[in-house]
Parts: sequence; C-alpha cells; structure tokens
Amino acid sequence: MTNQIAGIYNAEANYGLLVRANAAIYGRASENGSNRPVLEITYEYVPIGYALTVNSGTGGGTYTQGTVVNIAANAAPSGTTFDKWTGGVATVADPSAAATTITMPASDAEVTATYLAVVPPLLGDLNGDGFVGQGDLNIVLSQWGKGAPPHDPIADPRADANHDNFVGQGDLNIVLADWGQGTPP
Ligand SMILES: [Ca+2]
Ligand SMILES: [Ca+2]
Repeated sequence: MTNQIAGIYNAEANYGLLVRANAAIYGRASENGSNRPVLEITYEYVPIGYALTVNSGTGGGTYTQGTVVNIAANAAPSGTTFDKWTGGVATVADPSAAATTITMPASDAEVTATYLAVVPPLLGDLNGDGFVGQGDLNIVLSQWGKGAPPHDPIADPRADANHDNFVGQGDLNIVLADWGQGTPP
C-alpha cells in the first residue's frame, strides 16, 4: 500500500485511486517527502455487512458483525402458535421467544420462525389418559347426582367436568361430546 502511494507520488501522475482500507492503514500520500502535495487520498472505511435472512418474521437486512438486531415472528397462522426459532440460532438471545434479538455473527445468518398446531384440549378426558372413553364415563357415573348440599359430597372432583358443583347431565355431555377422541391407551 505504501509503495503504491509512493509510486503514484513519484510518477507525479494525477489520477484517482479507490482505496479500500482497514484501520491498520494510515497516512497520506502528501506526507511523502517535502514536495508540495499533488495527491490527496480520502480513505473511506467500508464496514463489511452480512446478510440476515428472517423467514416468517421481521428483522432481515444487512448488518455488521456484533450488531444486535430485533427479530420478531409473524403472527401465528390460524390454528397454530409460535414454537421456536430454528436455523442459525447460536446468537439468538431467546430462541423460544417470538420477539427477541440476534447478534450478527461474522457471516451471513438465516433464522426461521416455526409454529406448532394448536391441539384443542380434550375436556372429556377426565382421567387424563389422552383418550375419552369408558374410563371417563365411569368417573361421571360413580359420582352421579352428587354435589353441593343437600347432595352427597363429590368424592371424585374429576367427575364435575363443568365445575358447577354438581355431577349430572352437564358433565356427561362433556364426556360424550369428546367420545372416542384421543389415542386409546
Ligand atoms: Ca380418559
Ligand atoms: Ca357438573
């Protein structure tokens, strides 16, 4: 670099030179020797930008290393909920948060927001085995007619599926509405 500048100076040539320099290069050609300056060079520092690609979200662009970039997942499609970020998540602050930050590495980066299907809860699965069937019906029947005074107390609170302090048709209906759903144990 120094030789290049000296060469231009010594040749007394007058032409442009595009210099892409880093911080370790300094000085001006006019400082070469005691002659009048005939050459002026302006250094322009060009930061190296890396591409950030954000799939299904916002925040993509070109950033320099170390830049903390806000990223946000797009609104979850109907019937789904945000799950996590995948891809180049090593520098993502919280990959499980829909809105978080990524610190740009010294390379291009790509992250993708992913979503999970929302599985509606099986309200009729009173015994919690992932299936609605005879076991749940038995719970309701075992407590049938029990509830707040003057009734007998509900010995198995799971039977009161609709939480109205009485075990009866309303609870049976909840079981029947989901009957057969889920994975049989
Ligand atoms: Ca069940
Ligand atoms: Ca009830």
